[in-house]
Amino acid sequence: MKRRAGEREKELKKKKLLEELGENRLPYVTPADADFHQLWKTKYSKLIFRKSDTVPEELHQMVQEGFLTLRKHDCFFQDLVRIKGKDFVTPVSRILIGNPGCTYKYLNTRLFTVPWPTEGYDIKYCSPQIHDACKALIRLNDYLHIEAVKALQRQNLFETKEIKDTTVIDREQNFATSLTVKGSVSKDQSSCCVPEDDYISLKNRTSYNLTLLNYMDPLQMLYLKQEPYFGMGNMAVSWHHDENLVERSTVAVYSYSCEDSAMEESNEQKLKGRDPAVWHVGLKVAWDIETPGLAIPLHQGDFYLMLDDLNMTHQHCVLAGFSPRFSSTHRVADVEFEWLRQFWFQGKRYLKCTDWWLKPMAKLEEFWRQMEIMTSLVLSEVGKEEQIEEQRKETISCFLLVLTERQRLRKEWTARCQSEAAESLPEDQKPECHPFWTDDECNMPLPYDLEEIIANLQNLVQWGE
Ligand code: DGR
Ligand code: NI
Repeated sequence: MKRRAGEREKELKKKKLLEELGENRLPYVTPADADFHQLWKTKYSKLIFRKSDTVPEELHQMVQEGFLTLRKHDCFFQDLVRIKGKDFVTPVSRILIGNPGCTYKYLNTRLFTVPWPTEGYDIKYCSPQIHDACKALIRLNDYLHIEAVKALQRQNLFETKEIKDTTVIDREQNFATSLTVKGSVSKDQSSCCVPEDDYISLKNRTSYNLTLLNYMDPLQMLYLKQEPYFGMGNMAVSWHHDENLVERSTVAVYSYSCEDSAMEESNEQKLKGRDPAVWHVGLKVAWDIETPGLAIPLHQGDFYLMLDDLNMTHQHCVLAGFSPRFSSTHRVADVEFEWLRQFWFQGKRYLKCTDWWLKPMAKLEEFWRQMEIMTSLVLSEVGKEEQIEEQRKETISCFLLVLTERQRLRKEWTARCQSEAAESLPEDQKPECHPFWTDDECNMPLPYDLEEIIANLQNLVQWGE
């Protein structure tokens, strides 16, 4: 697989730092530490945290019931992801829910939304409870959108342009006026003061089109990676930046750990560091070993927001507690390509909830088939010797680029479907390498393996006739 040079450099730097650390660990703080709030205010101010009691009880109930329904219907799946050219099955199980037709690609795996109920779409769900679960999540989505808008306004993070002459002293006052001005803008477009660009960008960066749901029961996991830099303990998700999001968009995460109310904080946290029984989100400043890390405990129904560029400047990880835990991570996913093989790679999991994707996938495959036919027509055309030598060579060179890339991707997908990790999955979750055909299935105009065709074309451009 092709990898950028920068990526390899980062790997080396990481390895070197870990070697230097040896048995030592970098410092990190939790709310139990005296300097926690100071550090948060200065180095992690774009992380917003809200306790569960700020969220309407009715919403908690709907959403938590939704999670349990989806688990009961076996809608969560561990993904077969590819990191640095290696295949892994994730410890966390996931399902993507969102606007009809949206997808989200993370760690080289594109997930397809189970559509939430959307006006103008007639979506069939495999059960009324699954419909209700999707509806609960769009309600949560609306709620988190509003909370994110409020948080951004409060921090004055909605401007597209820097306002240079605003001093720190003005901030609080600014906040008050910005809210009132904003309120009038929506009613009266003629108001001055707040540029319309800002208002649009504020909306764009918080209008979540999907949520990626996570589920993990630590007791079902034989092995979890240890957090390597700070010694934060078991990780459900390693350090990362979220990928393929609209730039500077907010990520909102609702967390539901199924802790029984008897299980209070493990008796007196006299020991240093985070409570291993409790789920946490970990944060660190990217490429900075001076600033201590942060571990924020997440109890049943808490949520947090990663505002603005926090996801770029910082990395985060998910630290496992003892109880099973769901999370709903709301995102503004970016524009996209590469659907067919990604879809079939995930077997038939989507049929668990809805048949929504079958029609668009059939349509897409029809187009893809036409592309295969077009490719064969171009091939027979460049095989003819009617054109001027130079022109012909140029055409073939261009075409070679396309075919080589197609062949590379086909090989990569064939390998992913046959990896050891893939073989380890249960039968009904095995990836399907599709489209795929053998030479004797002669309804296809060209072979699946393009090696020979590519070699022939290479000869033509190198040697002419
Ligand atoms: O609190 C949480 O459950 C956080 C979940 C989380 O950080 N998810 N991140 C991703 O799913 C992810 C991973 C890699 C690239 N893009 C997104
Ligand atoms: Ni993440």
